[in-house]
Amino acid sequence: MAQASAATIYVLNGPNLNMLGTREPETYGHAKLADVEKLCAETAAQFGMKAECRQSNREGELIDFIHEAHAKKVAGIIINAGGYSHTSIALHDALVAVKIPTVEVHISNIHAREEFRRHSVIAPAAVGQIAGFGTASYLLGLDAARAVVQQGRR
Ligand code: CA2
Repeated sequence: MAQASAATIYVLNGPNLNMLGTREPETYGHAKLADVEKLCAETAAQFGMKAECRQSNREGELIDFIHEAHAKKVAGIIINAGGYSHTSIALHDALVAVKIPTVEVHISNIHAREEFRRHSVIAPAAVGQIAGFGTASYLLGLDAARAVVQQGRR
């Protein structure tokens, strides 16, 4: 019998997250984005899934990644939209449009920071949000995505 292919999860990172591990380690830790992406790939494999990682500093390109996820029929999205989390109605609309179960993640606890970071405009388009666990937020996000995909939720 043919083997079913592993469910693919897109791990999307937004603006400035390519700078991870180079500045503000007290807030964002010491791991580089490449380290985080490698850990995501390894963790997804342990969960029987496949992580495909993308980063962009441009809002439109992040939207293109979400559309690409739809075209490729991916099972779930993990997104750290960085500063766009607080401003981008366009990202919110793209996530709503594709109807792919999405977990919003943040490295820092956005609810314990400046007032302007406490609101995420993409949160209503996500199944849920994980924030404040450092780069482990991504791994917790993958576990959440696994649960959501297994439950067949959106
Ligand atoms: O805590 C998070 O993951 C954030 O999404 C990170 C964003 C911030 O705008 C959000 O409010 C919360 C900023 C990412 C900037 O990342 C840097 C990492 C290292 C050095 C400079 C920037």
